[in-house]
Amino acid sequence: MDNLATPSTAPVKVTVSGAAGNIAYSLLWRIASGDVFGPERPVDLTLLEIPDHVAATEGVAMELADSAFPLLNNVVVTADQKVAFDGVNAAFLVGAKPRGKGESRADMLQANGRIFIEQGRAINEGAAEDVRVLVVGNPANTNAYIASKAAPDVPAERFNALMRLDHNRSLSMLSAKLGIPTTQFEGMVVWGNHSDTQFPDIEFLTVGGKSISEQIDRDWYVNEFIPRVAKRGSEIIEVRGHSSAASAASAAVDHMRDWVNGTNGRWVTVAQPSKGEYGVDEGLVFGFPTTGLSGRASIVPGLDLNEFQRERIDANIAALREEAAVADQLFS
Ligand code: NAX
Repeated sequence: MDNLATPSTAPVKVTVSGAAGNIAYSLLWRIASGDVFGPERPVDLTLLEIPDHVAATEGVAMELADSAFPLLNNVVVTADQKVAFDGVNAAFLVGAKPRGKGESRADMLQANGRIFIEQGRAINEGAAEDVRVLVVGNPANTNAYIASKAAPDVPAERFNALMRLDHNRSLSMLSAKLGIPTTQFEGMVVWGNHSDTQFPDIEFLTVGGKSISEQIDRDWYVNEFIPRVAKRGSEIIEVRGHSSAASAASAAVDHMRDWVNGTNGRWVTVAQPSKGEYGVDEGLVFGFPTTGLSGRASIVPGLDLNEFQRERIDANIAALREEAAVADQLFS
């Protein structure tokens, strides 16, 4: 039974990895306050960290306790994956190893691949039947691909990667450019990989039911908007001195909340395993236009793509295919 999508007062078991990190420091408070599972649903939180960071995580747990959240039923701190994923309904896999000095993306992928294989296996062993896994740690799409592959008994669609931040960044930039509130836009999607190749696509964008893509300056769209959305993470680091944290947590909240409750037909960007839609290889975790209904995400079908869209989508397929080939070697 899909307990998460069914109204209940039984606590939902939520696990957050990387619990001593920057994103978790915002995310945990949003989960505990009811922003994800609603104002009626108690939450049991498990904070997963590496052994060296368990002591710091105890401090995070102390602060959660000091916040006296009415919905926070229990908090467990652990470095044991088995404990962390036993009976879990919703997992936010935030913890990852950042790219070290002189390391290539492939090196980073290999180091992280091992983490996500272990976590995927623990989820396969112990998670609740309705588990939803949102991978935030980078490279998010391929980490989700790996975790899913390591969890053959869990339906692949239960593994998503976070591209809602890219989606939200797109909406906010469009809003600033056009002077239209973000809530008025419909039909936004960021296709592909959470990386520089990602394709924030405005071709299907409407306001009040009317297409507005033709009113948007093409040069601004192609040469400013697309690269700026794709490189917004670096821009934040440059200005703030630290990588995006609260906005990433907020996007993770948006993603999981919509996954549980649905979107009422509104498009959101969800990186999820392809079943071959839009020419994307089966299994690749790809950002698609998605509507979530009754707790199930579904890819918007039957969109006509022009040459420009096709090219950008194909570039993302090629990039993710390469990452998947590196990841596949970890299983042999
Ligand atoms: P931090 O370095 O602040 O925290 C990461 C935490 O993860 C550390 O405390 C570390 O000990 C822990 N960790 C590492 N391996 C672990 C394991 N095997 N099990 C449990 N915990 C483990 O990073 P933070 O700023 O919180 O970012 C976390 C991840 O999110 C990074 O990989 C980052 O690149 C990624 N991001 C993804 C985004 C997205 O939109 N998908 C946007 C924001 C962010 O860049």
